[in-house]
Amino acid sequence: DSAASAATAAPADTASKKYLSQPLVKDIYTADPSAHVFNGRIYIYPSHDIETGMPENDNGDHFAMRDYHILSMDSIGGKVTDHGVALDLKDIPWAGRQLWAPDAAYKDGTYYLYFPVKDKQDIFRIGVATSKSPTGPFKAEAKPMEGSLSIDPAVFTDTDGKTYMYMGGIWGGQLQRWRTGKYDGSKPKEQEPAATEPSVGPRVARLGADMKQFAEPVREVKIVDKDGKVLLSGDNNRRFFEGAWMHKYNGKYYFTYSTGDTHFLAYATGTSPYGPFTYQGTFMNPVQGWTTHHSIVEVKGKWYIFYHDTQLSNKTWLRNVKVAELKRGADGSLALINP
Ligand code: FUB
Repeated sequence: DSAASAATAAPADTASKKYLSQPLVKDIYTADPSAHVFNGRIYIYPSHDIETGMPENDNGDHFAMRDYHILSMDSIGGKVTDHGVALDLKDIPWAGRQLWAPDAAYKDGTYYLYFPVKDKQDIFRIGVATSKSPTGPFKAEAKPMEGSLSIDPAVFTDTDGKTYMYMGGIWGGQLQRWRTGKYDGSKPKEQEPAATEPSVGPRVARLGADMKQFAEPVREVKIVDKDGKVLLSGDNNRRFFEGAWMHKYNGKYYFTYSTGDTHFLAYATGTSPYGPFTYQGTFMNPVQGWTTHHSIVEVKGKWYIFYHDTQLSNKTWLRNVKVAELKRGADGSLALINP
């Protein structure tokens, strides 16, 4: 029982000092935590890292995950429960390999698990699976979501009830291969536009009422500097790499993401869920490990960031999820976290 290895419940405030920044579970490796509060309980939808012996490369072949486990806890600092296998690669009819960072949503009595996986042609697509329980088991649809591409789905429901999916990641996430609107597998996997060209933007689309398909064509999100210019491809400290997340605070949209090869978490703000988003700065310094991948969630009036590093293994592909408090300045700016 994975729950046995979890931290012991303690009153929230004393727990936070001791508990924050420690791996949430220690008997499996977990990464890419997408956290949500459903019915007052905190659910975390992470990747489940495993050792497969694949050599490490810039294409991410060593991230060859095969299933998902969902974690939950009743409060930050509380006991963490691992609910076991919620979806297995072998039960996704169209899937080839590599179950990467998932996300989840709830609507009208159904939970939706969104997941990126390479199809049988080795092209990343996004799939959806449903369950009546937030912890699964989830049943995958027969085909990927039409028009979906690349990796790292992040699903955001706005205050007006409309739901959007952000997606994309460059290099091994293949987003740079979609620049013409069609998949172009002829380019080297890690190729980005020239340094002086606009960077490749993440994608967004509104979900239809059934939560299983897009209601509109997928569009590119612009991340711009203070002068309204799209960040350049050579601006590695600021440009989008992968791991999008969206939250709204005081009526403003906060688009947060990983800068990948420069290892920061950065944020950009806007007045529409479609962007453009104006780059504001970084809010997490590099963690131990190559990537970090985060989510931001409000729990009982406080904001938290879930993220990962490699504390338990010191191997870039065997990660562990963590949580820390997210603080803001009076103007809504995100405070820098030194993990
Ligand atoms: O876990 C596999 C990939 O690594 C994710 O999709 C990326 O965001 C990065 O964390």
